[in-house]
Formats: sequence, structure tokens, C-alpha cells
Amino acid sequence: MTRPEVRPRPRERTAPPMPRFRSPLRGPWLTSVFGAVLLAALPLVVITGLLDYVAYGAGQSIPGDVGWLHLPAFDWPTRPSWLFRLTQGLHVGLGLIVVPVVLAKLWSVIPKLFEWPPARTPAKLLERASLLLLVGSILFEIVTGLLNIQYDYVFGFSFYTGHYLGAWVFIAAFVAHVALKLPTMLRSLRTRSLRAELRTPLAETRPEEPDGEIGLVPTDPAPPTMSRRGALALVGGGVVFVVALTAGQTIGGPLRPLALLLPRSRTPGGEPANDYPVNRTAAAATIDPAATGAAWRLDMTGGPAAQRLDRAMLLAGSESLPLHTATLPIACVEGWSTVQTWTGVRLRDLAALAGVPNPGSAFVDSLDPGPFGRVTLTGGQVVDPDALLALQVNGADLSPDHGFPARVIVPALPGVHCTKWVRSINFRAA
Ligand SMILES: Nc1nc2c(c(=O)[nH]1)N[C@H]1C(S)=C(S)[C@@H](COP(=O)(O)O)O[C@H]1N2
Ligand SMILES: [Mo]
Repeated sequence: MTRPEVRPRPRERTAPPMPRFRSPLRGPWLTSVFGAVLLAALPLVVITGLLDYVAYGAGQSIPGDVGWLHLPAFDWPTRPSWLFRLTQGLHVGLGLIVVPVVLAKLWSVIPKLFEWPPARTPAKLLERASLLLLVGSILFEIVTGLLNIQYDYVFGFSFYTGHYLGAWVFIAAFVAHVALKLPTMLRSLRTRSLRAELRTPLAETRPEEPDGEIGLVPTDPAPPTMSRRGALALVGGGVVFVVALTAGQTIGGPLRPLALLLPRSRTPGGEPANDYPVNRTAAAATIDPAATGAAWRLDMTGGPAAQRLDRAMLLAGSESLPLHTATLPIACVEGWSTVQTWTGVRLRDLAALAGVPNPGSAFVDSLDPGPFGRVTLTGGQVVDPDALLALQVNGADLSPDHGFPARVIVPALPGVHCTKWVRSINFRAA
């Protein structure tokens, strides 16, 4: 009798040549450390991002129609005035800071990408498909987000719609991933002590215990070239580097030229009173200087009699249209924000003058034909006592790039809705 021939295991029989990953640092513990950081940070990035989307408001041209994925609309409040600065700042700031951690986490699980066979069971196949969506969507969100703060509109699609739809793919995949992996993560975190790891030098760095099914620990590890604490420090250093390249846009001062990741914050705004970031210059918005000069008028409609005011009438500080000064932020979704002191007339006084004492909304149009040239403000945003049609900033006239002759400034309103070069306002009764 002949012994049955020993058949090679399917893996050996069919596996195409695959790269071998031998880093002795890879293992469930290290992956779980990165995973835990992301589990804490990413929900905040997601929630603040969705809040930004709500703040942009329903019924605006931006963001576009997203079908049934739209969020329940509520009137974005005007208080506290730094609300959008906070949600937007957290979204962009944290979103940038986690990038080195995301990359480290992807590095730590790369052997899984080359696993063969790709899936043994339908459940495994489903799991891998969800991983593909998870990795694909987070990279998509990072790339579109980064490009949005670097350049204007380089996409073949609307940034807002694309980034928003990508977010929902990510949310679904993230929830599935956490549900599947949370027990493994918690168990793996308990296999080593972070404290002990931070005291372990390169010479004593050993691979993690064999991890069987999980499959991250190499079966034939190479000698370590870096300790685990070195790897953590490298990722931490990456985070600090990103902070250094972005913080200047909000902190300003000497840090501003360092904000390499947020180039808009380096555009000079003009003489000192107007020297804060410019989103879109007058030239870029094709504003005709003749239209902003002596011939400029503000048209107001919606009430029983249309009104037409020139800039001198607005600046006169009459009893029905007193000048008001407020210190308020502009916070741009591209990741920078700045607080300045604005002087102008209250939107609610303008509404009353136009014969709409109880405004339910206001449609503001400008000389700018571009996508940010108009906005619909809610009733609450019009009647806030600090909601202004601003004429001056820090005691000087607005510079041409900052919206001369007049611009919208409303507490907690996303910067994109603080329309510059205002031409007309249509007030609608509540
Ligand atoms: N008409 C018009 N208004 C506009 C814009 C624009 O492109 N056109 N950009 C908006 C955006 S996105 C922001 S963040 C603020 C920035 O104001 P600033 O350029 O004066 O700092 O202006 C807003 N107002
Ligand atoms: Mo903006």
C-alpha cells in the first residue's frame, strides 16, 4: 500500500508571489495602540464635520443636493460667536493631526492586504470588502480635504458633495470595523504595557507573541531597526510637525508664515487694519473697481417700498441706522480663522428700514458672479444684534480684497456665508 501523497496546502498551491513583511514591530498590540487613538479622534472629526455641514445650512447652493443623506436641518445658532470657529477648527485641525496616525495604522496592517487566499468564507469576504471601503474612504477624505485647503476647486466634482458622501461611506465602514474589531483591540492592548514599552530600547525590542489568525506578527521577523517607542515617537513627531505647519493660520503672528498647509492664511490682506487672511481676492472674483466706487448703491427689497442707499448714508450713523461695532471671528472651512473688529450697520435695522421688521430670512447678493457670491441668511442670523453689514474693519475701510464697500459679518456664521462686495439684500417676512 502506498501512503497517500501529502498534498500541499491550498495556500502554497495557489498563492501568487506575495511581498513578505518582516518588521518585528508589527503585531496586534501596536496596531491597537494606533487604533485606540483613531477610535478616540475620528468620531470627533466626523461629528464636527457633520456639524459644519449643518452650519452651512439648507437651501444654499453649497453644499449641493445630497438626496436622502441630508441631515435634519436646524437653524445654526449665532451664539456663542466662536461656535463655528470651534467646530470647523476641530474638524480641520484634528483631521490633519490624525493623518500620521492613519498612515501608521495602515502601515501596521499592510500584510493583511496581501493575505492569500483573499477570503476563505463569505463572511471573510464581506469583512475584506468593508476594509476596502474603510481604507478607500478615509484616504479619499484626507486627499479631498487636503486639496480643498490647498487650492480652489481642483475637483471635477463639488468638494462639499464629494467630501460629504465620502464621509458617509467612511462612517458606515468605520462602525462595522469597530464592531468587528473592538474586542480584539481591547484584548491586544492588554498584552503589553505602554509604560514598559516606552522604557524598552532597541536592543531589547522583541516581536509580539505569535498572533495566529490575526496574522500581523511576522513568522520570520527581521532584526529590529527601531524600537516600539521609537516608532511611537516617529508618529508623534509627525503629529507635532503637522501642528507646526497648521497652527499659524489661526494663532497668527510670527507663526503665520509657517502655515504651509494652509496657504490662504499667508495672503497679505493689505495695510495693518486689513492684514488678515483673504479667501478670494477682488481680482480673483472679477470685481470691477468702477462698480465699488462712488456709483455703488445698496439695494434693499422685500418690503412695501424698495430702498437704495449709498455708502455715505450707511456710514452716517443716523438714529434709524446707527453704526455698531462688534468683535467677531471669520472661520473658513478651509481651516483658518481670525477674529477682527467690525463696524457697520445692523442687518435687523436694514430690514426694518426696508419695511420688514420681522425678517424670516434674507437673500444677500453681491458683485461676485462666483459660487460664493450670494447667501441666504436665516431669521435668527438677521436679527442677532451683532449681525452686520460691515463697512469697516479695525477702524479702517474694508480693503478691496476684504469686500469693500460692504460685507456680511454674522456671529458663528461659516466664513463662506460672510458675503463680500454686497450689492443687494432681499428681506423676507417671517
Ligand atoms: N462675494 C464673495 N464673498 C465671499 C467669498 C467669495 O468668494 N465671494 N468667500 C467667502 C469665504 S469662503 C470666506 S472664508 C470669507 C473670507 O473673508 P475674507 O477673505 O475677507 O477673509 O469670505 C466669504 N465671502
Ligand atoms: Mo471660506
